[in-house]
Amino acid sequence: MGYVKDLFKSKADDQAKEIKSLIEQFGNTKIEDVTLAQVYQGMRGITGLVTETSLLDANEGIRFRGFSIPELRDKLPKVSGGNEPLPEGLFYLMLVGELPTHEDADHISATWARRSHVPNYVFDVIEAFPLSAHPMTQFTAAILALGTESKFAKAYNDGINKKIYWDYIYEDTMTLIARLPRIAAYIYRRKYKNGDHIQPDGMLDWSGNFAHMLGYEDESFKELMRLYLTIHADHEGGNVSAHATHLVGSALSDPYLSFAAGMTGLAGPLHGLANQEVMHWIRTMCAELNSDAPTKEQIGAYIHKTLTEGKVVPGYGHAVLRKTDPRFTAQMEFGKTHCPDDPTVKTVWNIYEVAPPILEGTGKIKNPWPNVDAHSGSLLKHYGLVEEDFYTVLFGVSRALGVLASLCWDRALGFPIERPKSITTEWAKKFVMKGEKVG
Ligand code: CMX
Repeated sequence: MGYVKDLFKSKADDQAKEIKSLIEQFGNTKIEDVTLAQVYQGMRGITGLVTETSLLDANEGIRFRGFSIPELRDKLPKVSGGNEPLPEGLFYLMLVGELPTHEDADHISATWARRSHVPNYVFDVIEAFPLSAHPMTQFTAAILALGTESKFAKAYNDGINKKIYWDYIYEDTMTLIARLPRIAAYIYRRKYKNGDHIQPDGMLDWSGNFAHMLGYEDESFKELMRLYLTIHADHEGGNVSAHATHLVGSALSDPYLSFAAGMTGLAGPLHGLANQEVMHWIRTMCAELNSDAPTKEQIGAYIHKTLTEGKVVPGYGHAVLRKTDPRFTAQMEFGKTHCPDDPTVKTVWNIYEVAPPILEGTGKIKNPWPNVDAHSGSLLKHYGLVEEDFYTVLFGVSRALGVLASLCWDRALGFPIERPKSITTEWAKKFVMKGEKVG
């Protein structure tokens, strides 16, 4: 076993003991009551999952193993001469719960580089799609195709002891993450660059190599990728992509099947596809106004128009957050350093000044502040990555880090199949009227 795997296993064994004792002592402790409104309205606020890798505070934003995004930008290892954190380091942190050294991050980098070879049949599956197929559809299909290699599925078929499920889940996780940048870059170059593919450079870090395979050699774009792939990695367990991966994994579907489920959820416009929607919304606004730099008054009027038409303002609002998303702020800081005069980036900042009071004024939107997706596309566009349909694939490559680290924890802790109770409206009516449960 590699030392990271050993360390993970020993941490998970300790955690499993603690959980056992917690349940033995406090298993019957009630942590909250659930209202009928919560049951009907997307289970908002119901605590029903354990996700060890990160925790979301409505006001402060995400913390990965206790570290905020600004802390991670400061404390995680960087490439020599770089300023942005290596996602390899964040993965290590989420997996073992300790800040990595440079050597630890390099070890993960080297492991992923060694495992990054993608079998040809995966490319054949991608090639079978018409070019018009959405990149997220191609991405998900390629992940499913890669699943033919699942060590967990094979071992399960061979009949392994449940105590060692985690070992095969870990191996699949490392291989899957290692291969995602190559698959994503292949889809990008095939769809937008006439199939002119770029071979990987095994000397680069995971993000640097991804940027290289996409066709970007600019060091500041590589820095953007490191930041991007770090901040999108995890957002505790209840969001659609994390929950879907966890749920499907709980049926002992292998990590490829589980992650593909997460990605089909990420592809929804209210979740990860919002990064594409933001840029589409800005582009349409600029086209309608015939201006690359709409004024704040024009932006305000366009937001009102969007709301009147019964549409959402993409990039704003959140099911849990109630303040500006620190992932938005991190990207804003990056923009101030690298591209403060970019017209689209400036428009994003103007929207940030104008949108919150208007959204708050509706009286129904619980969080009028921007989320991660409000900013990401403008930075990508600045470097020439203008193909909006591809943006959610970038999000997906990053999200693999959190949801697959969590899947390793799920199996190491022996979490059972997930099966919450559902009710019918008839049940609800009888319960509230007579206080009686039916069926
Ligand atoms: N623009 C317009 N209306 C919005 C809105 C927005 N940005 N955000 C919320 N609302 C509306 C909801 O549609 C809902 O309307 P109805 O009562 O008519 O159904 C009402 O305000 C209350 O919603 P909420 O409780 O504030 O928000 P939810 O928890 O239901 O939804 C989210 C959260 C993110 C889906 C929603 O804010 C939204 O649709 N935002 C725009 C899409 C977006 O940016 N998604 C990305 C989120 C981050 C991510 O997952 O990547």
